[in-house]
Formats: sequence, structure tokens, C-alpha cells
Amino acid sequence: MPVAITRGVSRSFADCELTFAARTPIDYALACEQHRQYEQRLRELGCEVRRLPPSDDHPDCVFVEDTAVVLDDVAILTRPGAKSRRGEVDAVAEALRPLRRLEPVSAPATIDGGDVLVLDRRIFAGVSGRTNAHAVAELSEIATPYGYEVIPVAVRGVLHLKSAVTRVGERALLMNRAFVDARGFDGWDIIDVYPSEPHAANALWIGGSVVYPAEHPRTRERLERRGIAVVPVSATEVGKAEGGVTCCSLIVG
Ligand code: CIR
Repeated sequence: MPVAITRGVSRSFADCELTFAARTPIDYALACEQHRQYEQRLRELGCEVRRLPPSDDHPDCVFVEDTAVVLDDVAILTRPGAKSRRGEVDAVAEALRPLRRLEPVSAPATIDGGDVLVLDRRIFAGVSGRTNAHAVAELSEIATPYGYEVIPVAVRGVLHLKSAVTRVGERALLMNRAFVDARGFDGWDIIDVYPSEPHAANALWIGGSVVYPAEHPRTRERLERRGIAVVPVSATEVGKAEGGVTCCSLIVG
């Protein structure tokens, strides 16, 4: 049974980092409720959810995805691009320790897990405002001996690579081509987000289904027309913090 590491919503969530979005009020109670429902969907899809307590000193701590890159044999501990987020890593490392060998990246590398899309033995690493070339080199040094190939990808106009492209099936990707160049993903069946839903590319593929924000109904229709089983969740509050559904868990298979 896969383990899903999650972390509760910080009481300081409203002070989250923002890069592209304008700050709008976040409803803390609603954020907690949506997070509970998200965890429940993960359980229904066969995960054992291990929830870490939130940290009030770390507004963005609910976004555990950014603190590690979990591969089959090793977990790479990140050094997040936003200084305010670096202290989030230790608690997640403790949760990962019984499950994986741990390898940290070190300064001057900065990397957020949201920039790392693992597609079988290929690791696409978004070079973004958060993830730099030093980190891509370190990732490659760590992962290559385990049989992975690390491929840097430019990301534009959005926070992370996985805000631009995620996996939604054995051979299918969901993408917004305005944010990432599709040519790096030759051989994949690419489903485009609906044009009026630019932030609809972040989906969590798990247990043969896709956990997906209810806020993108047109793109959801596109997924369903392709035969993809969609499990909707409300993700309005994490969306206001520039987060999505992959960001709120680390799946350890
Ligand atoms: C941040 O700027 O770091 C958070 N407000 C959002 C992080 C979202 N994480 C993700 O997409 N993996």
C-alpha cells in the first residue's frame, strides 16, 4: 500500500509565498476541511495517509511535495527556493527516513519538488524561479547511479514545472503549452488544458485515477472524454496560495 505523507495546514497559511498570483483572503477553516477531504480521497484510492503536524512558523508547510523527490530507491531532500520554506524539510525527512535512503542537496543548489516530474526512469526538472542549474546537476549526480536520466526543462510564467504539466495516465500528460515546451515530451499523449483554465494542468495520478480540482470543469471534461477516471476535490484555498493537488502529498510507493 503506498504511503501518502501529508502535513496539516499552518495557521499562518495566509502569509504564504506568492510569485504570480495576487494575494486574496484564504479561509483557514475551509482550507483545513478541503485538506481533510483530499486525504480521504487518497485513502479511498488505496493510500495509507501519514499526516505530519503543521508548523505555524512555516505558512506553506501543507505543500510537502516541495521538500523531497521520492524515487524507488532513494528520496532526495530538497533545498527549497524560497528561504521561508527551508525549515520545512526536516520534519518531512524524519517521516521519509523509515521508507527510503535519504540524499540531501546542498547550497548553492535550490530546488522545489514541484519542479520535478518523474516519468518512469526519466526525471524532468523544471528550471524555474525556485530550481536552479546547480540543483539539476546534483539531482543528476544522485539519481543517475539508480538508473534515471535527468532532463532540464524551461518553465515560464508559472511557479513550477508541475503547474505546467503532470501525468494523468500510463502514456498521458496534462499540459498547458504556454508554460512549458511540449517538444521535450515526444512520445507522450498530450491533453491540453481548456484555454480558459490556464492553471488546470496540475493533477495527481494515483491508483489508476486522477485526483483533480473541481474548479476546472472544462478540462475535467477533456480528461473524462479520454476515459480517465477523475476524482474531484475542492482546492480553492490551496489554489490561492499557488498550490494544487500534487503539492499536498508525497506518495511513497
Ligand atoms: C510557494 O510559493 O512555495 C507556495 N505558496 C506554493 C507551493 C506550491 N507547491 C507546488 O506547486 N508543488
